[in-house]
Amino acid sequence: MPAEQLSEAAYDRLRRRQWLAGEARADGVERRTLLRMLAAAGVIAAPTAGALLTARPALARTAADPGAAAGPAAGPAAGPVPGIVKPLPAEWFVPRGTNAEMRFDALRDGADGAPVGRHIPVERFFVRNHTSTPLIDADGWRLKLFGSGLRGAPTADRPVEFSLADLRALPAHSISALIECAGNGRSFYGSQQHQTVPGTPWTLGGIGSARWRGVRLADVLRRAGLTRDAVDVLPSGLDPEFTAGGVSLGRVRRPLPVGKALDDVLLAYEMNGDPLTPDHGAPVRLVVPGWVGIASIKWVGSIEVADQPLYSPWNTDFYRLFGPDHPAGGSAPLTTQVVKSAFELARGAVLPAGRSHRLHGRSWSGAAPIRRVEVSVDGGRRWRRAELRDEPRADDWTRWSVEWRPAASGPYELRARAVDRRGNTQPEVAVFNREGYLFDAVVVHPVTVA
Ligand SMILES: Nc1nc2c(c(=O)[nH]1)N[C@H]1C(S)=C(S)[C@@H](COP(=O)(O)O)O[C@H]1N2
Ligand SMILES: [Mo]
Repeated sequence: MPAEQLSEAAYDRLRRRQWLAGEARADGVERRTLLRMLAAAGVIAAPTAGALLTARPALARTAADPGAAAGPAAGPAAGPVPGIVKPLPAEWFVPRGTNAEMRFDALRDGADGAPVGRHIPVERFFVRNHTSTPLIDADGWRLKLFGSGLRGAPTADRPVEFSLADLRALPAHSISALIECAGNGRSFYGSQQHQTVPGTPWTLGGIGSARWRGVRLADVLRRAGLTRDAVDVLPSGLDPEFTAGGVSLGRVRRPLPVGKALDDVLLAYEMNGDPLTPDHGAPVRLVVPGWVGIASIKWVGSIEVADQPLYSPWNTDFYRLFGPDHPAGGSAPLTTQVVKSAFELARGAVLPAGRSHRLHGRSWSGAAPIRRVEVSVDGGRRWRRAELRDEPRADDWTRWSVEWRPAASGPYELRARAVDRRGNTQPEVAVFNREGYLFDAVVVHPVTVA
């Protein structure tokens, strides 16, 4: 783990301990100031310490809550990211504030010595939490639908309800889908383009692919009495309210146009053949194929269906593009993900000299199947076609590899770039936006041959 990450995590843990012990205020540090400090350190988006002080959903305890007695939550406070339940071994993850980034180099090293396949095992899948993982009692859980876009306009206090058993009784569908954070690759705005952006400094591991099983959101909406006037649906999570700058922004929630909701969105209760685990949204989450990860609301508790556009901070202040090259007042809310490529190799890896190496990687696009991948080992002067190891498909990434025999020892810059079937490419430079979303430029991957 890079020293910078370690100290950041340690700092975060220390501040959280002090906060919980009531010492932060005694230090003269107000909660507001703490949040600003954490934000400035690039630790968050998510002030877990603050979130602990806000109201929690009735059915949920949270993994970060030391008062949340026994049960599966007992261990995680000791881990590198207190709000996450599952173990986060350093070989598989880089802790990033309240989140855990998947290490691409670990994909060469799967179970039984074989590399990890197209889908990422649940225990290796990245986690992006605004606050902390809630532990929800699946038997007491109900999905509550309400709003002006449903027949009879049920209100939030008298919603249409579905239990988990109700959902499991509906026709089941399975899909492959990538979940990718809109901020994946964000750190390269800084390291490659010298542009300062706030938020989680992901390299390329804010992504995972899985097989999801559940019911179509369309089926549930129709059964709940969807009307032809419905415009937007607003799924809302049961995790603690998200607090920024000392102000609660409420539950994590982001509206989705009814067109997408009826198209290919799943209410998933299984991931890779097993019931969802707490960190990935148990008992039920949305999976919104091709779109930025924030659309795929975890721990969904309610869905408002409205006959007029809906708004939340997640489609107004966040997850839109602001900056000189974007419309005044910001772009439309982000939807489809961009093209990216990653080597399954550590940054700064040392490769033995005097022999040939097979370089492996993956490329993906939210818009279309990958058409072509090229690799350069000489700083971007010459490019070679990589061999595609998967039949490219719209719903998943494409694995590839290329043989390389370095001519001499020394430092090298590897690059990979992909084109999708709609012609979306990876430019030399990503267009800047204030929050550092959608980094699609070619990433420089340094290695040493020795
Ligand atoms: N309720 C809720 N849903 C959420 C989030 C969250 O913090 N709370 N994070 C979102 C973001 S920003 C991403 S990228 C994905 C991450 O999903 P994962 O943790 O299963 O990888 O979940 C999304 N759904
Ligand atoms: Mo995200």
